[in-house]
Amino acid sequence: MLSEKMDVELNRQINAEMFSSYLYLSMSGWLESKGLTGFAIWMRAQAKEETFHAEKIYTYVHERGGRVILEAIDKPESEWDSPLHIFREALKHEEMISGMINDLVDLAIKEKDHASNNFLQWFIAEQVEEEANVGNVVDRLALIGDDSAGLFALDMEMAKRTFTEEEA
Ligand code: OFO
Repeated sequence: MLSEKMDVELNRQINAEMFSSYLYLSMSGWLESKGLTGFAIWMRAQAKEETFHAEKIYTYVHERGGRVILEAIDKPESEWDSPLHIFREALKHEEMISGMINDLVDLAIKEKDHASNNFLQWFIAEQVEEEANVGNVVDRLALIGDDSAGLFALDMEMAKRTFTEEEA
């Protein structure tokens, strides 16, 4: 059985993951409106992945006899200056999420909740991957600068991203 504190904090994380999904969908919409279809596809896949993260925690809370209470999702930003600005913001956001996951692990250790600690290790590994993936796009966009041919080539590559739960 989850402690009350762990239940509350996992509910908070569900909300954070749903906000991440909303934020990335908003970013996808901005990219789509600029004709950057490949970047928009990539960000939309990212939004789906975040919903999957929220559902993973939702399932776990119930498995452990907890209670999911959904709260309102904050309104995400809708305007950015450039694709580079978007991906820098996405990286900052992922770093913040990593901090939240680390805090959850700290709580699990403090409470000697080995099951939650074990469950959360999946997210620890996932955050390493997510920060690396977004960071890589930031680096490439910074290198591309104002070169529209380079941006177009990267846009084509980004379009190849898909998301399935099996690959997550
Ligand atoms: Fe982008 O990460 Fe969820 O957890």
